[in-house]
Amino acid sequence: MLELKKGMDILAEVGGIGSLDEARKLLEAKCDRENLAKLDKITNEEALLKIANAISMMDPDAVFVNTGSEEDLLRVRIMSLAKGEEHPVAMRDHTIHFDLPQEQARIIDRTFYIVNPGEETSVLALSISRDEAYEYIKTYMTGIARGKTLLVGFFSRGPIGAPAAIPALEITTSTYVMHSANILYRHVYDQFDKEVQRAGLFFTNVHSEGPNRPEDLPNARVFMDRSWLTTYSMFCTYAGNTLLLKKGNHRFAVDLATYYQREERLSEHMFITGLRGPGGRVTYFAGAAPSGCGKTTTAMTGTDFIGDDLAQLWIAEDGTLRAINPEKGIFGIVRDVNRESDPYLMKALREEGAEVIWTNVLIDVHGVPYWVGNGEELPKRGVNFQGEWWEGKTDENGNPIPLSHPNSRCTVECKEIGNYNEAAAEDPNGVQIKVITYSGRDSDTMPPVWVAKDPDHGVVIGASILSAATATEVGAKGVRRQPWANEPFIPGPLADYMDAQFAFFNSDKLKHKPLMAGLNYFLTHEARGGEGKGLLGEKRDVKVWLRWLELRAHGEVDAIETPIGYIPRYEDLRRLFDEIGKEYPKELYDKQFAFYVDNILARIELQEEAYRKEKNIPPRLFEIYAEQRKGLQALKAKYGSIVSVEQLIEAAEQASSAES
Ligand code: SPV
Ligand code: MN
Repeated sequence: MLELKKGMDILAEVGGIGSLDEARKLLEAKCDRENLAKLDKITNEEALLKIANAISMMDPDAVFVNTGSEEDLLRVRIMSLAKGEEHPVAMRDHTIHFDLPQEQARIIDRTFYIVNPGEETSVLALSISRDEAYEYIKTYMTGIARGKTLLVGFFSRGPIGAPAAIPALEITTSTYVMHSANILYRHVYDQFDKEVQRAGLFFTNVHSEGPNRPEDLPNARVFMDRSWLTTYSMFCTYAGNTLLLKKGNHRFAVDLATYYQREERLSEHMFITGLRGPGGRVTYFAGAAPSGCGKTTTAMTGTDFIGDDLAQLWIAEDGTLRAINPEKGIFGIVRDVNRESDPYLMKALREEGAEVIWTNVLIDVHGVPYWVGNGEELPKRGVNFQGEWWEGKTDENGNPIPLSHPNSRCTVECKEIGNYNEAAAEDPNGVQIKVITYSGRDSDTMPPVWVAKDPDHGVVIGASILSAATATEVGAKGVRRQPWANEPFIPGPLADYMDAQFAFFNSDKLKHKPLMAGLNYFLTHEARGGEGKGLLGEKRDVKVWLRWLELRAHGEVDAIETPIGYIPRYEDLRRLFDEIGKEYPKELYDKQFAFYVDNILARIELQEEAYRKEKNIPPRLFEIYAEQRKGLQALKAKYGSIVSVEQLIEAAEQASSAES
């Protein structure tokens, strides 16, 4: 369980401002007339106290209130260039920001949930007691903004007025962080008080990069106070550690969905995208994938792109599943973004017009950004995340330094992406989700696409995501369980989250159940009797898997029933490949969809073993695993450990004739 407003409010305690009178006095002392006037429009007492306490604690030289007006947006960009957090690049309205070489991703070893005595957190996350966090914040954040300007912004995580949208404060000394917030989030300054009333709460984020030297990085911390819905971040700059409107507040939204909005809301690490199908209908998908596993690319293959990272889902009055994107921009990995796989994004990045913040890519002598896998001829020299770079440069261990960091990113507004459906994305009613997908980075086990038999099997697909380590976390190694691809952002025990998933998808209120499916486009040749680690398919094949799911969601294609769910028939896929102008040999289909039963069984065993170690896991999970195992073992007994699609069909036919 989680209790809001429990224990001391660390920000209030360190800041020491307890009343509106004291807050006003401080604001008058710290803000110039213009910024004071801007704050005058905010009447929410709690928000004013948060802002005053942040100012009191951090002690900046000046305060800048960012209302989201054109003028303020421009001011933030100018401040960032003047301060040197960003630098101009060759293209107009593009800038580059570098994070320290040692901070190119989320610092999970220094990221903690603040907990009250007796409160449980996810076994996969770190936590710190309230008292210890208080001491740390008091020690390191007191006076951290001296010599700097503190920026304060009022944002909405979602289209203003949407049931699942939540307002949030971003308070930071970093102009880069505020500039990123301007691109990624909607401003709600004008309606902040009203929106707080509607939503019933708001999130607060307090950050300072401090001196931003490598020697301060060991002291860097990301703290999330679940009880007070407040984040603290210090001595770091990477947006995943500092722009806590994003994953910090996502974690709070996960908590709220799990503990306060059962059968009402979900907060997921999912893209949202629409696919235009027969007759011009648009079918919306929400899809989970762990960081660094192609979520942005998948989202962009849709015809009606809505978002690439986060989804707030809810059950509407009419029983439909709805979703909004809490963001309005992307903070996307650029490695392997090229004209072939990501034409819309590439156009936004390479043609004039868009405002872009680049991070940790290479800038060549002409000031042009380059990154690995961009499909263009790459420069031999330039400046990147570790300073001057030339081809063949090695690090202190003799390993080659890549031209761009694998987690280097671009920050750009969704409206710059050609297939963005802005009207749908801004609709407070959200879009109706008909398909939910779960994918990982799985080289040898699951087929490219399979559909869950029912919501319980669907929840189990989400619970069973695995992924190889990616570059999005500092120091990540090996294959990791990635439940719902949301695991890094689930504050409480996984059992609680899983229980909320079963409750949500089985809810009687959810009259239009979405199709729930697994996706895997990382199968390799060597895993299917061939040679090498090359992928069996191509990135662009995802279009076909999604199109097949679109038809399936409308009951327009048949499928083969297996113990783990339904898989596509060859003829249907061939027709869909044909539509994208690609041949699809039967031999490739056979490789992709044959069941390597031992691998699937081993996968189930690994998951079961891990979940058995946790308390209170819903028994339904183990029942589904047992049911799947039984079916798979029967297949193995009959056909051996590699079961061809023809054999899967035969087994399904025998099972259905035995039933009738
Ligand atoms: C991810 O790593 O999943 C991201 C970027 O989307 S971060 O802000 O680091 O979470
Ligand atoms: Mn993400």
